[in-house]
Amino acid sequence: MTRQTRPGVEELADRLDEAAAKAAPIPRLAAAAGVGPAAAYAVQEALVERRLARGERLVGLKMGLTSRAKMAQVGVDEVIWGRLTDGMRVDDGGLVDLGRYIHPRVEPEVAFLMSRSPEPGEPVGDLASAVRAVAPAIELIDSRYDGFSFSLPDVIADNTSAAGFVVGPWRPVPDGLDNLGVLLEVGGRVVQTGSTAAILGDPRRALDAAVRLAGRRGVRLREGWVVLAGAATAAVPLRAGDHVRAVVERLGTASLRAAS
Ligand code: OOG
Ligand code: MG
Repeated sequence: MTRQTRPGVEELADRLDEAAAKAAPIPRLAAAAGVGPAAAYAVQEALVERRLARGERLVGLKMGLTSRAKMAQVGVDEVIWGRLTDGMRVDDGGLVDLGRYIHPRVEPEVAFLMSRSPEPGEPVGDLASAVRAVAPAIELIDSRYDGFSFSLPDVIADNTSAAGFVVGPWRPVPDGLDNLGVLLEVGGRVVQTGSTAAILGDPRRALDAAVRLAGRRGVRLREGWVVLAGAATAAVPLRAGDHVRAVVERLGTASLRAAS
């Protein structure tokens, strides 16, 4: 009797990379491959390595599932992180080509700009001194799995659905970041409302989690990197012709348009 060999890290990364490149969804893969969260981060690394090999650069990290609204929407309740590259960056107010994505969604976020590389285990209070600026942001997520449905290891392997991000104007970090109103508008209509308090009680905790969780995999935040704290509200589908704005009280707005 021959035993079927399970696909390894590199093969799983290839499948996810191809799904993104072709904008064609694939079935969930972690359970059949016997991949748990730790191995899933190895797949994520190999997946992003393919982008880097094509000339993209790492420009930061994104935190995911840092709010109840997001956990409930996708049915996974653990904080996760992924990698951001320059190839995912969309200019503020920029145009997005929907043909490049499978079933894109947008969500309002808060972005941090690092002024230095924090020490692993540095307390949150000290982390404030590692941040140069803060900005409203929009994350464009696009699960590579059928039906935007996944387990915890699946979404980790898929670089936590990272597909694109817009950062609005940077500004110095205001005194309180923990209770700012957040709106997501599509075509001038408010489609989601929330508060930065939804992000682990304070978006700065997401930064703390980024340092800790990425540090476990040997990844240290660097000066000039962007960290997305995770969406404060559920994500909404991005459709042709949509004009999307994320508005964060005291921070301002970030926007994008989907080509029609
Ligand atoms: C996973 C990524 C979650 C966030 O901000 O919570 C995320 C997903 O929803 O597909 O980016
Ligand atoms: Mg997000």
